[in-house]
Amino acid sequence: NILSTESRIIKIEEKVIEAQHNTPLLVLYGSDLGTAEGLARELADAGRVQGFQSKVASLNEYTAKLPTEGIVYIVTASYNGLPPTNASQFVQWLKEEQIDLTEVRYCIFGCGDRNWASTYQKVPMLIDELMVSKGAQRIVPLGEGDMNGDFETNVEEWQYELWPAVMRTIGLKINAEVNKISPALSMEVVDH
Ligand code: FMN
Repeated sequence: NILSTESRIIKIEEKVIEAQHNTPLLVLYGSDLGTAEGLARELADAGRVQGFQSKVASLNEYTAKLPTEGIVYIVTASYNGLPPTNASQFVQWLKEEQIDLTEVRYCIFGCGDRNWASTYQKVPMLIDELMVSKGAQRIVPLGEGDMNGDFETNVEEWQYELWPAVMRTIGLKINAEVNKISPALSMEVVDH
């Protein structure tokens, strides 16, 4: 009985090690009032639960510096069709002709509002289009949050698609067990 308990503990440890793969996840935001930045931080936290080494920064901080290792998430707002202040340099850079992003793997979520009907999601759509035109690999289609609709549901539904696709891209399965962290792990050692 002691032996079987030990082997079960070893199994659990293996699972934790496998879950902690430490793939870099860089979450970049374009945000004036904090919505996109807040979501960026939530996604980084969710990434840590999935075993990533997450980091959060503004888009401008990574102008001409997009990493070719790991995964990049982008979360950005639009202001009258223009980028938030901390994303404007990045967008300007992305429009340059000679950029090669073939090694970059990314996903993008736009924080928008349908009240701005003619420029709804303009900046995330532009970034997405430019990234693809420079050869970057888009993992899931652009996610769209509408502040005039059910923003939280938009975010949640995008994540259902996001995580399994991202984990597949790096060759791992989504860890539903680790998703629930300690309660699920401690439940495993209970004898039946
Ligand atoms: N959303 C859009 O989709 N397109 C726009 O052109 C647009 N323009 C906006 C202009 C103003 C002055 C304001 C206040 C909001 C606008 N929005 C637009 C909505 C914001 O992008 C949305 O509320 C976003 O969540 C704000 O993100 P932030 O808090 O990270 O800055």
